[in-house]
Formats: sequence, C-alpha cells, structure tokens
Amino acid sequence: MQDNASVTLIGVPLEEGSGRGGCSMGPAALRIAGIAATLTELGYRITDRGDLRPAPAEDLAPMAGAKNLQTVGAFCRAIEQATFEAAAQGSVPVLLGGDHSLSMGSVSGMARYARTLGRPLFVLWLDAHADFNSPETSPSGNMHGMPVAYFCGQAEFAPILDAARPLVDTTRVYQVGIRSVDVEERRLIAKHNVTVFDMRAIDEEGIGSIVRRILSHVENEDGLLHVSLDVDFLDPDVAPGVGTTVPGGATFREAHLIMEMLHDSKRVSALDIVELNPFLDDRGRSARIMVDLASSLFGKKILDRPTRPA
Ligand code: EXY
Ligand code: MN
Ligand code: MN
Ligand code: MN
Repeated sequence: MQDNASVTLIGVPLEEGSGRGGCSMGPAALRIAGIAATLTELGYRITDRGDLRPAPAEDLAPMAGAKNLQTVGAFCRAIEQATFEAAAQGSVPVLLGGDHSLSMGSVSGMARYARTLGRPLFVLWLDAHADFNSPETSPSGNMHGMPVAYFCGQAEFAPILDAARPLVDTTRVYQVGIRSVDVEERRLIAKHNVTVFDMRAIDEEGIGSIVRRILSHVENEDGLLHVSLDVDFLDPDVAPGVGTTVPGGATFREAHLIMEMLHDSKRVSALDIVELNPFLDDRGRSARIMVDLASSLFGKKILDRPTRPA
C-alpha cells in the first residue's frame, strides 16, 4: 500500500466456519489491542465499518460437507461487497476476523477490484494449513479449511457468490508456513500448481529469500497482493490464541520480517487477520502480536533510517 493511504477496518465476527466457539470475539480483541490507534499513529486515515452481521442466507440449501453454510455464505457475500467497496474507494481493506472462511469473501472482493484495474491478483497465504479442501474432500466439514479452493474456483459449493465472479489463478497463490496438509489437499495443491513454501523451506532457505522471490513474481506482472494471515502461521509458543495450533511454526521475527518486506514492496492491497480465538488466548498476547504484525505491514520500523547502514 502507499504511505499515508486510508485503511478500512471490517469486523467479521464469524466462527461458524471453524467448528468451535471463540473466533467471533476476534474483532473485539483486535480493537481492544489497539488496531485503529496503532495505524492512526502510523499516519493512516482509518474508517471502521464496525462488524458485519448479515442474516443467514436462507436461499442456500444446507450441505452435509459444508457446516453452517447459510451463516458462512451470508458473511461471504457481505464481506465480498464490503471489501470491494473499500478497495474501490482507494482504501486498504483490513478484515478483522473471524475464522478463515471469511477469505472466500475478502479475496473474491479483491479479485473483483483487480479486474476493474485490469491487473492480476496474487494471494500470500500465511498459514499452518493449505485450506484447499472442498465439501467433498474435507475431513471435518468446517469451511475455514476450504477458502483457497473456493476463491480459485476449485471447490464445488452452493451458489454463494456469482459463478461468473473473477477467480484467482492457482499459480498466483503462494502458501507460506504450511505444516498440516490433508491427503486430498496434498494431491490438489500439486495438481493445481499452488506454490508452497512449507516450514522446511523456511528453515532451509530463510524467509527473506522466499519473500523476495514471491514479490518478484508480483512485480513482474504488476499485480495486487492480498495477504491472508492466520494466527496459526505462528508457532503456538508465540501465539497460543487459536483453535488449530500446529507445532513448529514461524517465529516472531520471521513473521515481522515478512511484514516489513511486504511494506517496502508497496504491493499489499488488502489484509485478512484471521482465526484469533480470544477464549484460548493468554491475556491478550496473540491479539497484541497480530496488531504488532499489522503495524509492521503498514510501515512501522525499528529505526527511522535504513536497517542496514551503508
Ligand atoms: N484441514 C483441516 C480441515 O479441513 O478440517 C483443518 C483446517 C484448519 C483450517 C485452519 C484455518 O486454517
Ligand atoms: Mn487458515
Ligand atoms: Mn490454519
Ligand atoms: Mn524456523
């Protein structure tokens, strides 16, 4: 994003995609942790649209493999519209989640916006999970495990959004930090050429080199970049406030370095902060870390001069 741009906060108190309670308190926790004040201090104009609270979409017939489809579907529609509108007004949408099913809506909204510019949308998926299930492949039926397949058009769902909506090309999705992939997902992400930098890749290559490579692809195509940050991307020792912890995650500094490099790239057009479960958190620690990471993404620096002196 550009310096001194405007930011639109969109609260998404959605937990029905996750199979447990707690994520609906995520937007409140992120606000209490100071997301608005932090970004204001960095010089952004903040609009807080409050929390979306759509009525369930009764036109969607319940599906066995997609739990709470009417609730998740209604949120997805409202999120798609709110995200598109914020971006079309020249603002950077920041989705305050809410479980990860919200990205079916936010990424789709940004894909619609990117199409109005005639530019491609890239997605950086920071997560322990690939989230590439469909109602047919999901072991749980929880829709937070399905958003990537959905916005890439690779999952058969009920008519939540227009079937003719712009999709994200699977080759423009970069998954980083992955360490828990279901058997069917493994097959699908290979078949569709999703680029995965799993935890081993981070350990071997280093996160700085990986982020530079991803950004060079975005720059080569003059793309927009949507960043989707799942709390479980981080190691559970760093951020315990999430229902799907997987050991061996990213460190505090690995996560901040990603955000700092993304800011310098000026390519980020939207941010999802998802899966924060304040009920499972340790005295607000994970909420504060997510706000800290957002502040690095929006330009907070350790010093007001280059990091590496000449
Ligand atoms: N792959 C598992 C499933 O589909 O049920 C777990 C998904 C967890 C999804 C979290 C949000 O990233
Ligand atoms: Mn996820
Ligand atoms: Mn996850
Ligand atoms: Mn490591």
